[in-house]
Amino acid sequence: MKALILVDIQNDFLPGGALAVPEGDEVVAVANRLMPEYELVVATMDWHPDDHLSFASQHDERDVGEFVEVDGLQQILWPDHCAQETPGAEFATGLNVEAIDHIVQKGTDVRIDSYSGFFDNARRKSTGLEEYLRSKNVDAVDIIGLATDYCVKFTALDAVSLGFATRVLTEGVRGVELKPGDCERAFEEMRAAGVQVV
Ligand code: VGL
Ligand code: ZN
Repeated sequence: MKALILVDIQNDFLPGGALAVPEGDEVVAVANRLMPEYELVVATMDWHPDDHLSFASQHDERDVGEFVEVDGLQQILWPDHCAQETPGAEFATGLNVEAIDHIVQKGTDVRIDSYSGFFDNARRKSTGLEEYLRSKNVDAVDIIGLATDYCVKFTALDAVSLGFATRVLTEGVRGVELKPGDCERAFEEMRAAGVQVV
């Protein structure tokens, strides 16, 4: 069975949000159109405690975009975003949430980020997404959402490494592009790992 995975289609990643992805709002209509075509729709949510260590605000004299080390792991610093129970963390306005079968929250541990919907960035803990998909006999996943060069990329790389036939649907993804070319490099990395970029 094939599932559709919606990655982090949340208000803070849309234009006007705390960590706005350019044209991020355009994926909402794509998601709404595609969801009825799948038997199973899973959505991930970036779901941080308000003192999450990926926030520049939690580090003295550090700016957004700088790197820090937390527990031996490099962490890029972001603006405060997707704090649990805030409007910015809610699914994007206009997203047809009724069509979502299962929600996976990630980035809930204050000390470690989780770009992938499957594991934290050190791959120490599972979010439960793999176990859920296997319980539903899913063997293939199509992925859309935000952002191409972070959470979409790492979710797709984990999906393919876990043995799921994995496709990323480019019409339904948009990227942050901190550096120009980040999205194209992300697509290349995904293709090299065996993800079908379509
Ligand atoms: C994301 C940066 C920080 C994403 C989440 O959803 O791509 N990016 N947290
Ligand atoms: Zn985040």
